[in-house]
Amino acid sequence: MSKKIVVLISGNGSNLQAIIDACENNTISGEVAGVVSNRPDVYGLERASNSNIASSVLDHKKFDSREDYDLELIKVIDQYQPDLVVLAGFMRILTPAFVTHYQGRMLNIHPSLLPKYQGLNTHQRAIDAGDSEHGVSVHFVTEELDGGPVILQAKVPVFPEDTSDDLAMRVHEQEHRIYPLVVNWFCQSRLAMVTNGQSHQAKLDGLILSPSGHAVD
Ligand code: NHR
Ligand code: GAR
Repeated sequence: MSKKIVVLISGNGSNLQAIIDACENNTISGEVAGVVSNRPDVYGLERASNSNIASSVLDHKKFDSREDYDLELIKVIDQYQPDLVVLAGFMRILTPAFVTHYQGRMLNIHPSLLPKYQGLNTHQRAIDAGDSEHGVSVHFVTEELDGGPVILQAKVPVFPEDTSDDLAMRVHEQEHRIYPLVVNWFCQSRLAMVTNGQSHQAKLDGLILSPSGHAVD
């Protein structure tokens, strides 16, 4: 059975495009049933429409509280009856009620080698710290911001002359490789999140993954 995916975006949507492409060429055994953006007029919405994928905009500025926004966001997303919710450059922190509703079926891609650099401006922070290595992590979303169990990471080198934009571009190439791969693992039912009280772990093919996720090069 083909899984239904809803992708949440706030902007350009290049990761959305990588996932759409992978569904179209059967690298992902699933379909993007809908795209939801918290910002109107972003390029990712055009990508959806170019691929004849339904989309919705739910503008956070029209809501008084995060709680109200997220309850409405659940309604919008659930109209697409997703098996999986994928955050792809989605820039709003999600409330515990929202996260609980999609527990174990929501992924995020974060542009750092977690647990390093949770939050924003990760590329500049890696440069400022003098890191020689940077990268990207795909993880399950939990209440803890960028703190859910890591599934897969990819590393990139940091060169002395790099600007934040140079580094972002290098990281993006890796994002477009690893996000479709992980989404497909979920769609093939090879990937799950195991929860014991407050602690969460990612499981691939029945094996608990290490804190840095599945090891590939
Ligand atoms: N929500 C929960 N509960 N858990 C996570 O792991 C989440 C999440 C929501 C988004 C993506 C995350 C990232 O990969 C993500 C993970 C936005 C912010 C942020 O500070 C931080 C992390 C992430 C996304 N957002 C500001 C806010 O007040 C708004 C910033 C803006 O609009 O530009 O929500 O980095
Ligand atoms: C990606 O680099 C993603 O890792 C990052 O935003 C970019 C979105 O690009 N996500 C975050 O920073 C989440 N806070 P895209 O819109 O082209 O996919």
